[in-house]
Amino acid sequence: MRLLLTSLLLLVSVQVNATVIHNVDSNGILTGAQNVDVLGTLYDVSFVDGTCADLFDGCDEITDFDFSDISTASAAAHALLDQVLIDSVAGLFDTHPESTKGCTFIEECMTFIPYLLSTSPFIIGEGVFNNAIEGHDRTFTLAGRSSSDDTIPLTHNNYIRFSVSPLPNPIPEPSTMLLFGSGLAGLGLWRYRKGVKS
Ligand SMILES: [Ca+2]
Ligand SMILES: [Ca+2]
Ligand SMILES: [Ca+2]
Repeated sequence: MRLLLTSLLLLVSVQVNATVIHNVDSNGILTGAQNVDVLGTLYDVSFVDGTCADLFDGCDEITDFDFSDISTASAAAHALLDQVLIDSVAGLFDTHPESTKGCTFIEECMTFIPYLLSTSPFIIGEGVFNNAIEGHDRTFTLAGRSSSDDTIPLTHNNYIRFSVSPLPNPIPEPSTMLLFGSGLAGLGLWRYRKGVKS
């Protein structure tokens, strides 16, 4: 039984460890990413510019937001810094904030993740600061932005949308299949022994 459980856990971990895929346009600009892990749930994300009202269905109800509590929004902010805004073969998105859609300022890009309504029309959210200088990246809780403030004219500001990734459908690796098979065999043996005893 334990073997079976181990095998199932391995299968689950294979899914959770799906690789982050960066979405980059023909100009090398980062438009979003797939399979971003926030507290064990995989999300597809896209950077967007505009007003909170336009981007988040009016920005007037808590359900308009992708997250509705500070702990998840904070985890999402850190996931952006750790998994998306990184330097890799896909691009130098950590050291070049201007390479992210919605930002053209070379020193810093601040991405906003709203999660709470303040006194209307104000919103509270997590700010993800991606600085060109190593060690200066940070997240910060921001209040005081209005739902009608527009990030399009702002060269260092954008928003991001998170949507749960379509269920990953990985082709099980041979080693996984082998472990899964041995788990099933173990279950069979366990049932057989149980049958013999009774
Ligand atoms: Ca709404
Ligand atoms: Ca950086
Ligand atoms: Ca902008």
